[in-house]
Amino acid sequence: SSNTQTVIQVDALVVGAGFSGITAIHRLREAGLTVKCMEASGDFGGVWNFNRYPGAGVDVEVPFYQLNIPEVYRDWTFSERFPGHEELRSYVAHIDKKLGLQRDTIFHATVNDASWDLHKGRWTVRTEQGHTASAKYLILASGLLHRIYTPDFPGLSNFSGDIHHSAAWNQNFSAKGKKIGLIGAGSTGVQLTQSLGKAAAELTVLVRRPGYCLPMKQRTLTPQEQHEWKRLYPLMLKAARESHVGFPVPATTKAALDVSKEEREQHWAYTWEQGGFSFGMQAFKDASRNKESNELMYQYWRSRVASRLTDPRKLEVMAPEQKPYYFITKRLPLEQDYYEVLNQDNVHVHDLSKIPLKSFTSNGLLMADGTEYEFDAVVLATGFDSITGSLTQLGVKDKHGVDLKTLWADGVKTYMGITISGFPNMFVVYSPQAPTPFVNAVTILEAQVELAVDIIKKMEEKGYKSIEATKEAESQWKKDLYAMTEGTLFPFTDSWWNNANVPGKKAEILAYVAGIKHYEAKCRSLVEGLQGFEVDFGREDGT
Ligand code: NA7
Repeated sequence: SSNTQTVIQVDALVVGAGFSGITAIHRLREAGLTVKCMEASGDFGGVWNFNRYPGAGVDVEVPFYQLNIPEVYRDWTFSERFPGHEELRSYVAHIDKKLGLQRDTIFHATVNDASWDLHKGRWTVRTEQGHTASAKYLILASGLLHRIYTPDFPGLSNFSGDIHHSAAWNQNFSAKGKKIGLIGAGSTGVQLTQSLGKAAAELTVLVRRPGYCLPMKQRTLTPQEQHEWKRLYPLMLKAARESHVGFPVPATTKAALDVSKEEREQHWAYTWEQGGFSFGMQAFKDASRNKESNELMYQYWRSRVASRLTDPRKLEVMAPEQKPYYFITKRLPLEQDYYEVLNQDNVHVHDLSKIPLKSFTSNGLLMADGTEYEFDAVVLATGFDSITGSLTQLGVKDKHGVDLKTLWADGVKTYMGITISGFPNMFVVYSPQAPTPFVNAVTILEAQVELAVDIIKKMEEKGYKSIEATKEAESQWKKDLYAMTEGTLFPFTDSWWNNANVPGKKAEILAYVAGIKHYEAKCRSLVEGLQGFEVDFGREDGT
């Protein structure tokens, strides 16, 4: 085929066509570079292209979950405060139409090899389908939550019913009249419980650790109100970018232990009513550092849940008196009627922390105490081989030919999250070792794309051949990252935020917990003088 003959020649090659890849295409074009994007699937949208299970939607509210590109947001309106997956795909199609992304995107192009040609000073990138591209710059935008994680459950293949992972949903599957087992209580498990609980004859939710859900306070939005707000979008999105987690909320300057019980409860009630992540984002300043403050916050949360989840046995699983992990240290799912659905007679809750799963059987699940559940279908909301999983499967080699997968086997190493020593002219966006896991995705990916493009612009202006992070800069970055979490409660909790959700993966701190504003300011100051980089100036005399 022609795939195998033509070498695609561009300034910059982008891997992945989700929000990060789309933003990279746009900003690189603006900088005057030629660009092509390779996408493994057949469409734009990344996670929204894959996550089509009933009830899938984003937990970030309008207008903050959209690209800060005026020609894109000018004539787009969302119908709800927290858009669902169908609408998000329409939004992505709208972006494509406005920016003409298709002309620079190659679908069904699964990158499985990339290597640096020292002489040419270029990357050669190959795909499973036979494409070859040559590019001066390589931008990896393969996403944090891309590779599906199915735990190695004993006897999984013995089950005679259907097994569905949330991120590979069979659109023909109907829950109506079925007995369903659902494993997982993260953001996905919560959304699936809400939808399946209403459709299934019986739903059994198997929970290892409950999510500490916050009230979403979903509502419909009119085009009129969005139109009014659009004048303020430049200010709002700028404020988001200058915030801690990507939303302009007032910082709480007080410690929970320094105020009266009344003041605490008033503050909590107020932020609870705002919905979304407000309760978490506006936590008292000692909540993620002081165990007592964290416990007070948890008990308040628990009392709110108890007022809705009235079945005491279910309550003890979903909001136990003794909290299984610290509040805020793991992603807080948003819910709409999760606790009401859990209260329903057709919805059952099984506590895996007390009675673990022994194995799948032909009819269902056998538990450690001998109980067997019979199911028509089992739904896995067990998450992803997240953060590093998508990057280490690309076959990207450093300048000595060593695969990133090998290099990261004993831990992630990056400089600013964006560059990696040994990988000249390669940039990772929406990456580990940045605020990425715990902040608004769009805000951080835009910041990272702009940082990467700024480095590229500097190089193009000066005619530099290549740039590479030094090993020293990399190890300093990791040290700084760890230092930031010192005194916080984050290191005590395992989850996908620290690569601890998949057995066998190296668990470590991967989030820059000082937040977006701090991160971007720090990176800007380093990028300014290309500090921490080795530059090949591309001159014979080596000056
Ligand atoms: P998550 O947040 O990784 O949640 C996975 C869930 O599956 C979580 O409740 C896990 O329990 C559970 N799980 C994982 N492995 C097992 C095994 N072996 N046995 C029982 N239960 C298990 O994935 P999501 O898809 O919900 O969300 C990912 C992100 O997408 C989310 O954070 C948002 O940012 C968007 P655990 O809590 O580990 O005890």
